[in-house]
Amino acid sequence: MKFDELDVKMRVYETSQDRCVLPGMYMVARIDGRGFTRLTKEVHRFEAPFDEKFRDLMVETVKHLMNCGFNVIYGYTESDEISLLFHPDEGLFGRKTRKYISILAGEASAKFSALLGNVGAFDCRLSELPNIHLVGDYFRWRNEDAHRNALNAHCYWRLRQDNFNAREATSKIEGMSIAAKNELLFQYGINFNNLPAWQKRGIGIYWKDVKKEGFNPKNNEHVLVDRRNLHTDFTLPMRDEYDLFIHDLVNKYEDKG
Ligand SMILES: Nc1nc2c(ncn2[C@@H]2O[C@H](COP(=O)(O)OP(=O)(O)O)[C@@H](O)[C@H]2O)c(=O)[nH]1
Ligand SMILES: [Mg+2]
Repeated sequence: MKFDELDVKMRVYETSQDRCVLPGMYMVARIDGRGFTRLTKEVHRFEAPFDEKFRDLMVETVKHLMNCGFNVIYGYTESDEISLLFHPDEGLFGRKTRKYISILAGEASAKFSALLGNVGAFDCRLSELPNIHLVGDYFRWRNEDAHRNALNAHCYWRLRQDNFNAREATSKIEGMSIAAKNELLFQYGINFNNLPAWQKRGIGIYWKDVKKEGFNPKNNEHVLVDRRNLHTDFTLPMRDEYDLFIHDLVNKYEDKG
C-alpha cells in the first residue's frame, strides 16, 4: 500500500471522535494538578495550608498559558487548579476540543515542572457555556470553592498543629457549620476575615493596557506605544461583585470584537 493511501486509511482512526465547540459558546478550561496532595505534602513539603512559593508557581503557570498561542482573556487560580476563559471569538484549531485539552494540559505540566525542578502533571477539561450568566456562575463557583477550601484547610491544619491526627482532625471538622469553623479558628487566635484575600478568593490574572516607551529609528524619536501587560489581582471581589467583574470583563472584549 502506498504511503498516501495508508495515511488516509489510518488517519480516520484518530480523528473519528473529533468535535468542535460551536460558535457563540463561551469556552472555559480547567487545569488541575494530578496527585498534588502527595506532591505538596510528601514530595516537596510546601507550607500547609498555603505556601506563597507554591502560589507563585501556579501564577507563573497561568501567565504561561495566557501567552502560549491561545486568546485567553481571564485566568484564575486557586489551590492546584487553573481556570482559563477564552475570547468569545477564539478560533484556533477550528475550536477542536482535543487540541485545547491536550495542549493546555501539556503546556501547564511542562511549565510547572520546569519551575519546580520536578515532575508535576496536570489534567484538563473544557466547559462549553451557552451564555454570559453561566460564565459568571462558573467563576463564582470556583471563587466560593476557594473560600470553602480555605476555611476547611485552616481548621484542619490548626487541629493538626494541636496534636490531632489526620483522622481526628477530619472527623472533627466534618459536619461543623461555617460559624462553628470560624469559632474554632477564633479559639486558636485566628480571625478568618483577616487572612489574606488570595487564600479565600483565589487569584485573577488579566490584561491591562499600558503605555511603554519605544524608539522609532526612522526619525530618532522616543514614542509611547500601546502594549498590554498581565496584571495579577490578589484581592478579587466576591459574590455579586465578582459576577459583575466577570460580566464587565467579557463585555469589554465583546464590544471590541
Ligand atoms: N501544602 C500545600 N498544599 C497545597 C497548597 N495549595 C494546594 N495544595 C494541595 O493540593 C491538593 C489539591 O487538591 P486535589 O486537586 O483535590 O488533590 P489531588 O487529586 O491530590 O491533586 C490538596 O491536597 C491541597 O492541600 C499549598 O499552598 N500548600
Ligand atoms: Mg489536583
